[in-house]
Amino acid sequence: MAVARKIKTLLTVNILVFVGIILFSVYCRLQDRSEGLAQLVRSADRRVRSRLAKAGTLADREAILQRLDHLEEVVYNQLNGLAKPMGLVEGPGGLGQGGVAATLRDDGQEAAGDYEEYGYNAQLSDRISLDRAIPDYRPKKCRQVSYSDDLPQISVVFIFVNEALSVILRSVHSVVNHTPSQLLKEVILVDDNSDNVELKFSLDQYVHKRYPGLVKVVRNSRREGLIRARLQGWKAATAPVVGFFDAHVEFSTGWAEPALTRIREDRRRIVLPAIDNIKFDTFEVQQYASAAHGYNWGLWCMYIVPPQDWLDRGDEAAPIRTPAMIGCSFVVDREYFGDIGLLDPGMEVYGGENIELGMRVWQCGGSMEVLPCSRVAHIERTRKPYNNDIDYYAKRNALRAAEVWMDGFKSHVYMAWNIPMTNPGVDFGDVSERRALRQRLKCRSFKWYLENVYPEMRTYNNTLTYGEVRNSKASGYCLDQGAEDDDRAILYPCHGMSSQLVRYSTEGLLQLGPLGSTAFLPDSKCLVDDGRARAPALRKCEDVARPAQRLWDFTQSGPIVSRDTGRCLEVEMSKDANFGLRLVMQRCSGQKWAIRNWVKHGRH
Ligand SMILES: [Mn+2]
Repeated sequence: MAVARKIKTLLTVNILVFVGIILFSVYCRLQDRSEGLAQLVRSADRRVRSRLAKAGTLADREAILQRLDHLEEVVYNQLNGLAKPMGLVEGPGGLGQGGVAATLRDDGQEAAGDYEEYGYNAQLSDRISLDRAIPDYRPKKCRQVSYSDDLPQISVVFIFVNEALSVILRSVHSVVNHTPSQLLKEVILVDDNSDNVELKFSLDQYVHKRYPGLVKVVRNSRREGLIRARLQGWKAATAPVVGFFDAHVEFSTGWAEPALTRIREDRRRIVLPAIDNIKFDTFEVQQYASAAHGYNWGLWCMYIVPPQDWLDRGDEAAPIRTPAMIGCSFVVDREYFGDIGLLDPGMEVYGGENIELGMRVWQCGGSMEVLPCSRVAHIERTRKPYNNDIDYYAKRNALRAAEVWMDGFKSHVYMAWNIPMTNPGVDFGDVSERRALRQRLKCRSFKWYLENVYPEMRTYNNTLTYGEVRNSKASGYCLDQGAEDDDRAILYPCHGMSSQLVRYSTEGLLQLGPLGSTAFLPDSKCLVDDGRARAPALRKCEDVARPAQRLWDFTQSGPIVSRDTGRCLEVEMSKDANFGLRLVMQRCSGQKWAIRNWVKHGRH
């Protein structure tokens, strides 16, 4: 079918071109027949125009010019691809070539409007070739490696919802251009029920003509969210290996071979092509430093320093062990991914699935690694096209991961979100199937995972109580860490965010503010009574001159008493203070404090 269509198109073009040549020769002599066809058409066109300007009648001229224009269009489209009629650019050269920063001459307010819509400069993207090259940021050594001839094939899955067509198509062109054709079995585009009409017919028509038989389009009839959209892609995939990517990426030369090699060596490896950055405003491609992918106790992902043994080894090309993934780029053995339970289909919209997969693959006998020799550049969008409740869904999904995989450490997730462990006010759905999966796969404990895979994580198992702390004299006001660099605790209207997270530990520390989570971040500060100042201070716990100054006695609905000085933390009414309330250290007058949540210890 496809071949027949091609022949038909070529024949039509040939006939049109032939007619064109005859037409031209009436008006002008062809002098150089060896010139390329496109050039020929254009130069003939110019000569005709100039001659007619002198001699021909107006009507004739118009008709001929029109015909020439049409002809030029046909020839140009055949030579330069299908993108042009859609207002897009194919082929080498042009704006943004080689990954340098690009701008539009009339970069006005319209473009700014587009940032709002897509989280990147879509107008600019439309002007950058779908085939532009990007820099090769691989460590030098990677270029010398030779790979086996019989690597497994890969299906590449792109998921999208409401993205610029040019950005999606550049992802497709880029993966086709930079993957050896014998390795790329198919490209699967999963449309998570986009609203944009351009992403329906135009997209279908383009990919089917441009890459006949190579690109499959899967459409969700309702919005499933990023997680289940990826699962749709997995179901449609037929190659032994599947790569999952956001639909706003560009691939680097040689990205596929090292990833496929690592998976063929051990099918239980989940391989993450290293991520570089495409700037959302200029589409400049910037190199990111080698990193692993970690997260905080709220299960938000972040780049972290690679593990010490990787740094010690001094080999930039070596795989980097990683506790989890950012999620925009991962490659996995198709059957193995099914065996270990895919992504949690009970997760909604966005976030958390990337961390859960990291915990699960490690705890259940597999591994996850970033591969510096395999690189993908990715646009960090300024906004995401999901609904505005990303925070809610990230929290909900985090609780699912916590309840299934984190054993006694699940309290850390509740603490990080500053919500109670019973009746957290979030319905995270049914996790019984996921727990059964853990049983079936005979997975290891979270403690093992922390010790062996993510030792940089800071743990808080000595926490007794946590959450908002209120004084009986000022209900509606909570202890708050105040301005971050100010080192002064304050009272502030209660809002339940992490600046009002107070933790009281078995040792007697009272710590205020968000959990430090990892060794890469400072931890929350200790409340301190130095015995002299009238107000309590906040200090880095390890910086307190006399350790006793940071210790407190605190029972629910009782006073907060400094063990060092015997003074009480109390509230004083004062016209000068914010909200008319001030925190003071003074002789105990019987004020009572209440803290919200108790840590529940589970079976583990
Ligand atoms: Mn992304």
